[in-house]
Amino acid sequence: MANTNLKLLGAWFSPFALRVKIALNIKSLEYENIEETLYPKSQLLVQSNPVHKKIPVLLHGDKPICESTIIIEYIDEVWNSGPSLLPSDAYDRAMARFWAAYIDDKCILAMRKSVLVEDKEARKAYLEEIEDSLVTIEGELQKCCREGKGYFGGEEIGLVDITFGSLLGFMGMIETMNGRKMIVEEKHPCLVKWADRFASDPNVKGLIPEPEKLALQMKQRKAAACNCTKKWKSVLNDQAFCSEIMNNALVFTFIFFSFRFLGCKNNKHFLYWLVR
Ligand SMILES: N[C@@H](CCC(=O)N[C@@H](CS)C(=O)NCC(=O)O)C(=O)O
Repeated sequence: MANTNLKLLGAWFSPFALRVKIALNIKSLEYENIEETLYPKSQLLVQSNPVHKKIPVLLHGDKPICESTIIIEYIDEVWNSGPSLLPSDAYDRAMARFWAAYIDDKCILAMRKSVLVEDKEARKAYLEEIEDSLVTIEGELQKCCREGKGYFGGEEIGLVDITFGSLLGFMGMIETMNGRKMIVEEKHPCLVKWADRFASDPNVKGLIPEPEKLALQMKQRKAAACNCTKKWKSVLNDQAFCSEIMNNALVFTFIFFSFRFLGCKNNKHFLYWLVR
């Protein structure tokens, strides 16, 4: 492994962090893995990704790079010897970016919604959306198979494989949660074979989290979010507390306007009286 000054802010459950780990492995790059809990977010994460405050962030020396697919492209450009993650041909590169964006925009969005929504009918609609996108992805993979390629990227794992393959754990979690297989031989023969090949690649093996472990973690996160909402609801349902706040607000407004009426010309005088 090449000795580099690389640190990855990620988390075991994050498919986006997994993308970066796979890309670093393919390039045989050594890195320090910094496990983020996200709740709360570390100071280092907030400083390194002040816009989105999300993982993954790759720190190259003291330079942070954010957004998983952008990080993959950065890795490919900086360490350009060894296996390429993006095609050398400009058109093929554009196509790879197109499919990576499709996976992020269509697939992940529907997957996220299917996990978060409580309504059964709405969830069913999102599961169907996922299945539609899987059929589209299968169609693209079949073109590669017909050309004798094992991966979207050709003979080796590339950007599209990493982008989609990072979702296999999450997909398994959705299957576990709904008791319904999503990637199936009858509809997605190429994807089934591709998924086995991808997961057993030495650069990927052991990195895809267990669906059951992800499902448990998701349950805990939902329960924590639910408890937080319940706490706020109980605060707002506490009539004594709310009426006390309302009374204080009324008293404050009354004093403020009385002062203005009695000749306190600006807010500074009022504030002075208040803190005196
Ligand atoms: N588009 C981003 C998505 C990253 C993302 O959603 N990360 C999640 C963890 S899996 C996160 O940091 N969530 C924290 C938050 O939303 O506040 C990428 O590709 O890197």
